[in-house]
Amino acid sequence: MVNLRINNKSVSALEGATILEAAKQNNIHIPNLCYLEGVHKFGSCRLCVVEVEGAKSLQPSCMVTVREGMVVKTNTEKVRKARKVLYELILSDHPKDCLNCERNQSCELQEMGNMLGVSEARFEGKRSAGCIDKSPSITRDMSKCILCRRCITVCNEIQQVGILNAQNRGFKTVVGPAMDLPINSVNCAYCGQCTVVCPVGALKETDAIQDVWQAINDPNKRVVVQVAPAIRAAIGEEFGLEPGTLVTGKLASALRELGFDDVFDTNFTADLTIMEEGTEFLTRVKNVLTGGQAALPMITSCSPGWIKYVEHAYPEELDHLSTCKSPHTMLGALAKSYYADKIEVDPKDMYVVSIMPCTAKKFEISRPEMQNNGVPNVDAVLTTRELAKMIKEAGIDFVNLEDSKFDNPLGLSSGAADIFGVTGGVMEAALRTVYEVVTGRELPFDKLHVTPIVGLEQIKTADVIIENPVEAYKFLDGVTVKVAVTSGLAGAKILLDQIAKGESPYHFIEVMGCPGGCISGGGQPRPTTPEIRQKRLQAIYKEDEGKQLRKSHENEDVMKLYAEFLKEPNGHKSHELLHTYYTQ
Ligand code: HC1
Repeated sequence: MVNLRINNKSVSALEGATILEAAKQNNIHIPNLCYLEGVHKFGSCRLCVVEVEGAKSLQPSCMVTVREGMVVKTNTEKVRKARKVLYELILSDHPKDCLNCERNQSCELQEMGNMLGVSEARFEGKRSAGCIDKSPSITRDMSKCILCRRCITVCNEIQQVGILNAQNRGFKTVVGPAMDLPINSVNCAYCGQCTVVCPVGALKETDAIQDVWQAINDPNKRVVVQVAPAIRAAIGEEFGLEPGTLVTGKLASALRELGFDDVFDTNFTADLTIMEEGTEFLTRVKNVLTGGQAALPMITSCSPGWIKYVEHAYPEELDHLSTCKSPHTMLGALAKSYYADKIEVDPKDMYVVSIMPCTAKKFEISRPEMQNNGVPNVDAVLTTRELAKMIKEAGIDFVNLEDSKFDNPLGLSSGAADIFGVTGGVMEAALRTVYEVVTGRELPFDKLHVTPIVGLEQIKTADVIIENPVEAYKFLDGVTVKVAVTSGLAGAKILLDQIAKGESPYHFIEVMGCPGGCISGGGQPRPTTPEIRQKRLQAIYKEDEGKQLRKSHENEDVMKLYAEFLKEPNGHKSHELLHTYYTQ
């Protein structure tokens, strides 16, 4: 520990901490706009300046490491004046259209102005040009960018995709892809992590709210909605609830109040995905062990940012991807076939909306692979943030809503489906089913949690030994199934490099495009700090453990779907509706 004085108080801080971090560790707040917890510091906004005894000028507290005996003042007249001027300079090149900005009242710049007591814009000068760049997933309004560079940090250091950078110099500096190219023309994965960290309205999801209202208001449309696993552990934050508050029942009620005709759960098709993906995995392993051909490791395919990344960066490895579509597109395909038949509605008159924590899902639904007979499986994707806006717009008192359940036949789910929302969850769900199918016994882990792959580390691995399998899987006797899990594209790169070199020891890999998995998706409530991520993770496991039904193959409505319609996992009908291939 390092001992220092901040604001005349003796405090200690972790070795290597910056002044800003040391202050935070001791509950002293220093204003800042560009700082991102846990990553490389950039020091671009300078709003975190402090006085350090012995230094000739004010110091950016996010860039200076604490030293033994250091004396720091964070709140002197000199500091406050400097911060105000720095803030006013940022404001001089920022539109003041707060009332119609989508970040009104959730804008960090606005909040900072209040905190610093700035009540007028003293400096008005030339404004930088700014452009609007709209892709299926992300909209950039560069007139609002304050050049804090958080998005650059997240894109380059956390995700290591590296499409955002500062272009040009001085007053002409703009953040974006090289040569001012639009993001739909570069290798953006659409993960949307940049939209989560943007402090202002410069980066956001591409809005689908009006399209969804229009569908709800159209008397000729049957409007079906479904909710991703991670939404129930996060949307409460938009209504002032503590991070990690589970609101599954309120969510179902709110969607009904908004006017959706059928309120289904993506978790249902998460269970179905396990049946399809587990079967696919066992088929691939059998092929390889009996002298045939199949690409191993098999890699999960439900995260569209990850799919887009692998298409751009490792196209020669696409055959490692499971052929399963993502659970929400599976649900869309079933709503417009199995369910549409049941209720005698023409699939063309059905409108499927997915509530997702993910911005890349907006792009995913436009892919030709996600259509059947020329009809898209899903018509619109709303992020968690967009759904919260609709609920507020409709005047629904979310916090005090009564709980209700999802509709059948696409609404029942197991705890295995819940954990799809966190890193490691899809793999654990798959292992719960695959191990039991192969051995006839329950997965031998406490509370069914495959502990080595639970948690927020970048790469996690586990070995599962198969002993005494049932007759049909004798070929697996004595085999150690090696699995790996990663979340965030930087971890995916490490595992993909191993595969490309022929050095991957794994049979099965789970990849989620966002760090921590869907709980920290690009469309989730802001902010997503490490602490909030941890709380959402705990909520998801709580939801799982609170259910009687913990394994996908025990979902009776999934079994009914096979009996009535699909017939068997990986069968003809499943391949037609639920699987696809990604090609170079
Ligand atoms: Fe996910 Fe998925 S878990 S991808 O992380 O497979 O977005 O929550 O909906 O489709 O089920 C996201 C979450 C989500 C799909 C499922």
